[in-house]
Parts: sequence; C-alpha cells; structure tokens
Amino acid sequence: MKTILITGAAGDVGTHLRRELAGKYALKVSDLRSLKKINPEEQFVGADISKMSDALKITKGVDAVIHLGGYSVEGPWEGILNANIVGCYNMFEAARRNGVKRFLFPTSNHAVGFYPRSTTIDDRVYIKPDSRYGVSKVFGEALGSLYADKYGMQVYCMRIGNVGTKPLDKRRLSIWFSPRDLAQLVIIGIEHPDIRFEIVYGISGNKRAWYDNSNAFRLGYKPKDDSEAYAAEILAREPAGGDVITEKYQGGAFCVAEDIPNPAPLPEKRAAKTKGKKKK
Ligand code: 15L
Repeated sequence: MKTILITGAAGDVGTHLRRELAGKYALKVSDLRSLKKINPEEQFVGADISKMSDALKITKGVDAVIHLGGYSVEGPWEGILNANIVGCYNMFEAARRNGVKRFLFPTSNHAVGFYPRSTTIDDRVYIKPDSRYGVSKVFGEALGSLYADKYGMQVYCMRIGNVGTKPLDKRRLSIWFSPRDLAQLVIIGIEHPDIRFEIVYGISGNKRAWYDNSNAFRLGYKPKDDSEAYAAEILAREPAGGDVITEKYQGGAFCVAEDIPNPAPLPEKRAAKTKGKKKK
C-alpha cells in the first residue's frame, strides 16, 4: 500500500479527502493544528512547514505528497508569505531532497479568477490571479513546473473550485467539487503512470462550469456529480444584482476583497506571536 502525506489535513478539504481515501492508502497526515483521527491507521505528524526542518521530517518515506497546507483565502501578506510562499517552497524542496517522485499541488480557481464568467478557460490559459492568495497559488504552480523540468518530479496541479457536500451559492454552481469527485481526481494524480507536469481543474461535472477540463478527462477523470441538481434552490434564494466586479469575474469576492475571514485560523499561540511581530 502506498504511503501518502497530506498536509493541511485538519482543514475542510483535508478532512473530506482523508475520509474518502481511508483504507486505500496509508495516510500520513500533518497540520500545524491538532486534528481528530478519522481512522486508527492514520499517522499524525505535527509540522510547521514554514520551517524546512519540519518539511524534511514529514516528507521522509512517503510515495506521494498532497500539499493542502497553507493560507486558504485572501488575507494579510505576512500569513500568505509564510504559509504559501516559504512553506510551499519548503515542501517541494524537502520532497526533492527525500526522493519523493510525485507531488500533488492543490492550487485554486483564484490563480485564474480575473477571467470573466463569460469566458471558458482551459489548462493552458495565461494566469490571471485575483488576489495575493491567487498569486501565491500561481507561485506553487510555477515551482511545480520548475521541479518537473529540472528535477524530473511528477507534478499534478489541481485548480480547485469549492469543495463541499453541496454548492454554496450561484458562483459555486460553476466551481463546485463534491468530495467523491475530489477523491477520484486525486487518485488519478497518485496513480496515473504518465504524469509529468499537469494542470487540471478541480470541479465536478457542473453544467455551469467556466472551465474546459479536457486535460482531466484525457487522464481518465469521469466526474459523478453536477451542481445543476441544486441550481433552482440556490438561484431562488440568491438576490439579483450585487457588486459589478464580483459578479463579472470568476473569482467573485476575491477580485475586490482585501481580507476574507480565514476558515482555518492559526492556533492561538502562533497567532499571538504573529500579532506581536506586526506591532514592532
Ligand atoms: C479557494 O481557493 C479557497 O481555499 C476556499 O476557501 C474557497 O474560498 C474557494 O476558493 C472558492 O472560490 O469558493
């Protein structure tokens, strides 16, 4: 059985993924926060990936890395810099030094969020990040490309939409990603024999998708879910109108917001330290 490292394992996406992959792989799960075990076979290793020594510790002896860890919304540069720039570099570099061949990088729809909703985009479009967070995801994609070309790492970038059991609103009808479709796309990333450097969109088979996901389909992805089943209910409760920019672009509120509430706040001790630093 392959051993797979999941960073950011305490987060929403990590929790769905651990449940979906349980029994299929030996899961080494890591986070800055503590987490509840989903099954007894999971091995938890706490780590702060902004430290290279921690990144080296967790990437030892694994067959593949799924690097979910990081700052997951638009926010202050310091948090994004530590987690998504320094942390992401440490993870790629530590994986290389430990001889890990395969790296799954969950990037984001916000790497291309400034494409208008009227445009369908594929995996080869020029990047158009909608936020500092989006820029940090583009940085991870660029690192992936470098590590694939220079060091022969097999890198699989999933531009994730929004993972959840249901789409949350009108925008998410286009980018919804059900947990079972997430698991299917991840398993392709772990198992497909011909991954070199790939970009795929992490969404279900949504009728309202803004993406031409043919690269994922070429690799065998056959999504089982479609947000359309929820469309009538969501559209009926969503008020018409709204901010012009937010409504025009795929990234929605990320195109205008400076600080979106962080769904995965830092543990108290670490947050206090960061606050202290800022004041100086
Ligand atoms: C993301 O990239 C975020 O990680 C997630 O929290 C959601 O905000 C999602 O995008 C989205 O666009 O809905």
